[in-house]
Amino acid sequence: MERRVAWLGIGLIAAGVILMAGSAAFAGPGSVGRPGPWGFGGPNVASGPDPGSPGFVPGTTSAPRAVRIVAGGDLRFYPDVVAVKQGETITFEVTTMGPVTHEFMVGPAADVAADTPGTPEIADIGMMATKSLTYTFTGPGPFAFACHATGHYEAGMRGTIVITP
Ligand SMILES: [Cu+2]
Repeated sequence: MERRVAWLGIGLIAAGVILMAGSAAFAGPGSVGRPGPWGFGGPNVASGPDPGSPGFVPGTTSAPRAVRIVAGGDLRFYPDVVAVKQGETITFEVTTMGPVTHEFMVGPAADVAADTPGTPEIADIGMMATKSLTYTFTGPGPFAFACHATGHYEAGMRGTIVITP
């Protein structure tokens, strides 16, 4: 019995170290401290300033703006709303937290909802892996992003792009 308790303690410590490492990986300049996928808040996802915020620099084809997205084991994206200035080029850097493998599709909302072949997509983002996808938001939208791993979209694993003129 005592032995079992000791192992539980080691497990909790290990989990804490992993979570702290995850937070550190996403902390950095420009962090806005959005609530994280682990429910205790903090700067887990650090991207640069959004459109309309001080210091915002719109992404271009030669210098895309990086937006970091966490694909959570709870079948949610963090953040699930991304603000983009019309015409911007964004490089999404998508990291999977947890053991479930995800995908990341972005483009016109109707194509993303229907999983239309040819819509830009990253497949097979495994645990703790980061993959990137660069996309230019031409026109007023609507645009969206989603994970189409089996059952994930239906469970709510999707996000909205808010275009500002
Ligand atoms: Cu998914």
